[in-house]
Amino acid sequence: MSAIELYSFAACPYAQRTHITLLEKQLDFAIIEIDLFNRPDWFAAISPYGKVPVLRHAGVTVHESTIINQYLDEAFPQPALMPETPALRAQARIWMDYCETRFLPAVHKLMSEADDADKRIANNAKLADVLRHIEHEGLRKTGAGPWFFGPRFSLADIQFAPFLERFDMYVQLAGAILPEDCSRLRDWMTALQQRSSVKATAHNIEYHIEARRQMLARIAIRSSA
Ligand SMILES: N[C@@H](CCC(=O)N[C@@H](CS)C(=O)NCC(=O)O)C(=O)O
Repeated sequence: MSAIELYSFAACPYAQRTHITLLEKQLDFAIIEIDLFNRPDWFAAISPYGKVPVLRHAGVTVHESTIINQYLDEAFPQPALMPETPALRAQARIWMDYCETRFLPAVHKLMSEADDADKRIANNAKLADVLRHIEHEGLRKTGAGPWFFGPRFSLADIQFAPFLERFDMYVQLAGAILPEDCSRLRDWMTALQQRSSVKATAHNIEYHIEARRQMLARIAIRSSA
């Protein structure tokens, strides 16, 4: 048995965040795949919300990807995945929170209402506003890149990476737009795609579209049962 266990689901972007973090830390770990539509009975005992990812290490069980990743950064300090100063660490946490509370809700609304033409226009406008905010209030103020906090790759990069990887799917299925003036964001996305830890966990657009199709089909079966 490995000293670190990641309870995961292959297509889950949140579990991917933790997978990237484990690779960045160059740790030995085991991935235990959970079928989210047929969870083993024991899973409830380690996952209070019934979700992946969950991490187990040295008698500690942690859930929620943002918290797991911060746990890993503290438990295994090298290489550090948070900026150097308390002020910059606070900034990193603010942008990680922005991902959860602004960026992801805009993405989820766009995707879940993609078939409604009127809502799609408004939802795309909202997502474009969020992307411009990341560009002008975040990326352009933190430095020249390539990462969110300049030369140092951090948990803020990891927070967004799996969702930016899926951006082509948002374009294809819901007409998402990356605004013209988001050049630093575009460069950041390219740098993320080339990062070896991100690459090692990445899938192509066909995989993401098929995973989404299967997930929606299984949700439909579950709710009609
Ligand atoms: N806020 C959580 C979200 C995790 C999440 O939504 N995971 C999904 C899979 S991608 C899940 O386990 N869903 C199962 C369910 O909601 O029943 C995190 O950051 O870890």
